[in-house]
Amino acid sequence: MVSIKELSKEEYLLKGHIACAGCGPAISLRLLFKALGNKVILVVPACCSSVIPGPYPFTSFAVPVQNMLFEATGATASGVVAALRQRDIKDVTVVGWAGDGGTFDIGIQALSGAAERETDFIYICYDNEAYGNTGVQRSGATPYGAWTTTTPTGKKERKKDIAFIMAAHRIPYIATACPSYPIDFIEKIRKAKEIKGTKFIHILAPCPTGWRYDTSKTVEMGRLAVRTGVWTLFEIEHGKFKLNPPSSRLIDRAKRKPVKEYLTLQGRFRKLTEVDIEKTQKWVDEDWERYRKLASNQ
Ligand SMILES: Cc1ncc(C[n+]2csc(CCOP(=O)(O)OP(=O)(O)O)c2C)c(N)n1
Ligand SMILES: [Mg+2]
Repeated sequence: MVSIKELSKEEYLLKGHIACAGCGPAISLRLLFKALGNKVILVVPACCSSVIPGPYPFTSFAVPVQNMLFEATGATASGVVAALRQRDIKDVTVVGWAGDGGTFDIGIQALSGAAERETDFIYICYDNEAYGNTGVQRSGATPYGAWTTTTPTGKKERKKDIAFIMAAHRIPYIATACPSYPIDFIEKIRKAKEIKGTKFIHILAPCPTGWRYDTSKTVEMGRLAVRTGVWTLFEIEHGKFKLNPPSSRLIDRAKRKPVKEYLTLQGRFRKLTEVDIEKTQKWVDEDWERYRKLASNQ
């Protein structure tokens, strides 16, 4: 097991970046670099993470980065992987680092193609559940009932289940993570690095700007997402589904906090009615019934 004390003190997300205070994606990036060090090439589409390093010619990312078009992370990463292979470079990990809009919506074709070609890279979707960079518009990852500038009365549709969309590609490794659980996060990225083929990691990255909560509460928000069961920590390794702690201790509904506790702390859910909250609770419970069955079948 990874121990925080043993992690390198080296930082590759440098001071002076321009992420918002309390930015969940920025904490996630820091953990990504803690997991992989600097033998990494990042492919970053248009998203908050293409802005966080600051304006050219300066950058706060102390690793090579290929900034790419919004839709093209999977295709660009495929090209980088091919170029490294051509040059016989074997000790560099290629990481696609894309937002939820760039993954669930516009980038899904390039990601699907890369996965079908069994491209050897890690694709990480950091999910702040909206198009953050352009001022908080709804995405396919925005949950039911959430305010965004394009859903002023709350989104009417549910979030896509992207991890299971990727599972349908039969790739060797899929995992969910959250920066509020840093050891689990780092271990999953290190495991993904050792597996050949396409690896997909879905990170819940709370965003105080879009979710409307105090900037000091990001870690707490991620923990609450897990403790209420709104977010679930799991892995699908070579088709085998496994819940990870603390989610593995929350299969029994009585162990999970009511989703209301998570929803009412965020301004984006302010317009939810009791009926909407009950609906969300029901959907979360249904997802958990599916996870319980999958976990017990293994
Ligand atoms: C083809 C195209 N359409 C729209 C845009 C504008 N745009 C840039 S970033 C972005 C939102 C990105 O959202 P997401 O992928 O969730 O990342 P986040 O900003 O939340 O980190 C949009 C719409 C673009 N760059 N290219
Ligand atoms: Mg986003």
